[in-house]
Amino acid sequence: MKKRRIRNSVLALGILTAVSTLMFACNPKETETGDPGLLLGFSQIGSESAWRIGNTNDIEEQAANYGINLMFENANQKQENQIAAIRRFIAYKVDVIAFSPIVEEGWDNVLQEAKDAGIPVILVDRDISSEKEDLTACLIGADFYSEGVKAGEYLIRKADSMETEELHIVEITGTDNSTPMRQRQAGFADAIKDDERMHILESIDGDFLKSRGAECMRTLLEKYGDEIDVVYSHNDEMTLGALPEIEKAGLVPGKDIIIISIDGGQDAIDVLKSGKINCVVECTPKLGKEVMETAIKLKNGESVEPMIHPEEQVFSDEGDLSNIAPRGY
Ligand code: GZL
Repeated sequence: MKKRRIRNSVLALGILTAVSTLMFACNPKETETGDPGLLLGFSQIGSESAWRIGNTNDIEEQAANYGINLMFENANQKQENQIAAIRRFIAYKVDVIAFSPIVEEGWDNVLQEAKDAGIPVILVDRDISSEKEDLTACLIGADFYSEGVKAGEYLIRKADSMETEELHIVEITGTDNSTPMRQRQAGFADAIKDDERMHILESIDGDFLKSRGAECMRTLLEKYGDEIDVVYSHNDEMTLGALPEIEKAGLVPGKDIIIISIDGGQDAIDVLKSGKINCVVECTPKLGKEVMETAIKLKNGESVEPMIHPEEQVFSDEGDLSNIAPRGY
């Protein structure tokens, strides 16, 4: 019997009763085979980027592969929606909760409620910042600091190949106070800090959004014009928003301005191959397999690794780009 994916939009608790009744009625736990499945509540940040959509698709596909009953909620970029979703998962007595926290702060109360309810919590993709210990079981997601370092190390190699005296850098950052924003910024800054050629002119918050990436690039071009030698963008979406603004200013991205991006979605890889992006640091959204295997271990009371980082690579104009496999996001 095909496992039904239970997609649950954001509902008031009062409506939950009706929905819960409905879900219990079709809850795959009571399937014809009688196999008690695992019920996983997942709160996703939103749909802000190709990366996020790819992550959602992978979570749903892997839940189906593992026969896990998925209660999925899209928070539409709002922390309060994630907190409400987690409270609904607690009320529904799911076996495991997983979520990708949009920002690092503000989770103590709801995660304490999950802990008090005896429901283990998996952090997916992003981390939280808390004084409290043991509010979550583990983090499954990229090493964002390393991604920033890889971006910085690429730029140093690029400067060497150009034999340039100095490079003026503008940085378009992801969502303020999010783990990827904080760590990609820190890793990049640390990688270039001893290289006197490197000068960061300004960092500006693009919120991981394509539209904001375009706005940020317009602002930076109006302020610095052709003084800009490098754009370091925390995700492909913002990069793809910025490129047309560079061209409108009469500059050639990838040649007049070095473009460094993170995520590695198909659109950015295609632009990398065209020469308008110089470097794409991979950040895989395909975390679903690890999430499902970890959820099963937690339900069975087994111990889990506190941190699971996927392997990630760098695609750039230094190498052969012809054999990059289809990205799938
Ligand atoms: C990174 C993820 C970031 C992506 C963006 O793991 O949290 O959020 O880099 C996405 O594309 O919006």
